[in-house]
Amino acid sequence: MTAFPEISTVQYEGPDSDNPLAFRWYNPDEMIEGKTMKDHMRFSIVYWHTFRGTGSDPFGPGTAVRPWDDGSESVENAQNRARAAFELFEKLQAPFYAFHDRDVAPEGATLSQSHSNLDAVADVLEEEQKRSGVKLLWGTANMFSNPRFMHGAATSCNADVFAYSAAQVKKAMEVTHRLGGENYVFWGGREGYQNLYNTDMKRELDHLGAFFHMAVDYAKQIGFDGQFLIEPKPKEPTKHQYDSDAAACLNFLRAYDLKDHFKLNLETNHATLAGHTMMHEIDYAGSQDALGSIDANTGDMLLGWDTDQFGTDYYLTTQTMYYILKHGGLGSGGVNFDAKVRRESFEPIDLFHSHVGSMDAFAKGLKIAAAIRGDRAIDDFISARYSSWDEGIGAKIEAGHVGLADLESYMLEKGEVTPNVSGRQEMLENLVNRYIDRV
Ligand code: XLS
Ligand code: NI
Ligand code: NI
Repeated sequence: MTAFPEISTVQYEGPDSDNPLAFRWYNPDEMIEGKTMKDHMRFSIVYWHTFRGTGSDPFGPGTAVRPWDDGSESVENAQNRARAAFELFEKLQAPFYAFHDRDVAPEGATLSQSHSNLDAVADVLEEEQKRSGVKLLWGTANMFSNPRFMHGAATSCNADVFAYSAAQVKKAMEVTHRLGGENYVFWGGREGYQNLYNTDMKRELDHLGAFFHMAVDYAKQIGFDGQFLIEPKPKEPTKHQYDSDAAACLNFLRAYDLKDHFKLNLETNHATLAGHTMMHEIDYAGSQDALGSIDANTGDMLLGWDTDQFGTDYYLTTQTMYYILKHGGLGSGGVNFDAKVRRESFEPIDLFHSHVGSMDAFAKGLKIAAAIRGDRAIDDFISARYSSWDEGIGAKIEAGHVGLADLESYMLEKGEVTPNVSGRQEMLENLVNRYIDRV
């Protein structure tokens, strides 16, 4: 039985290919900055959108046609779905995948039933990983869909919900560990509030800090040495999410003495919802030694919510890859397509068009970014722009050798600042265009 009988493994055919199901830029073995493209990108497919997304929206039911899925919540259907998923991962040449516990296996009537459903599906995932060589980028627990999480999970006003969440994370970590997951993600689904009138914010934040410490302790106990990641998002589903952006997450991690144990999983559409560019979030996390992984998608310029579209914009992919390279790459993370096809793109083949196009856009972005870096085209400009800090008074300030009084004497003697030089934003934007044209 095959889920995608008409589709064979997507191959690299080069930029001139007109085959819509061929890679024009993603050439897994091509070396860029001393590493294969495959190792730079570490592409990963998400289980939730790609295998659980139905295309339903608040105005109508699902539209997706998925012949391998009988639509039931049985363990057997979940196991068959897992086999279909691995067929897609392999045919896309994606080396990784990612899941929530409740995407891969149905939630049971009791916690213990849910645990055993997860184990039964994990058996198939393990088998399929071994057979195909596809690996688990990260696992996570869905602590936002079930109504019990209406007030949050680790930040719920109800202590039992905290306990339930702890039990669920314990199990999801064990399964992630069993499947060799390289990271474990916390996206604070409902960890936030709708209204402060009913919320003890300090208490909720303290609970969240305690929860993460429990996870860190338990990872040690079971020997899970994957990277913990927090995924910032500013709104949706709650009005205010505690992990609203990279800077808020880092402040939280430092306040609760967790900085050494966590990095960030940055998502493009979450960055834009927070009023930032993706490159800002990557550069900020990278500058704090906290760049872990990315959820690659994009929003719609005209819509203000998390539309989770596949990114095909070369500016976006160039900027994303440029700042990833700048900060030394993704380490144990990857480029994880937390993205879904549109409701109108209901056929199985659309799952291929979407991933192939976005993998290619990221691969081209990587090549453009590496070309800019190879010529130091932006680096040299930035170094020159800050050169007043390399010697003289700038070097003394950076070294911490002077205070306000010294700087007053310096300036009284000098009288006025050395004239500024242009920021040349437009020239730099044109420069990026030239590299996009050239690659
Ligand atoms: C939702 C998030 C979610 C996380 C995993 O907006 O992106 O999908 O990636 O829980
Ligand atoms: Ni995400
Ligand atoms: Ni998202």
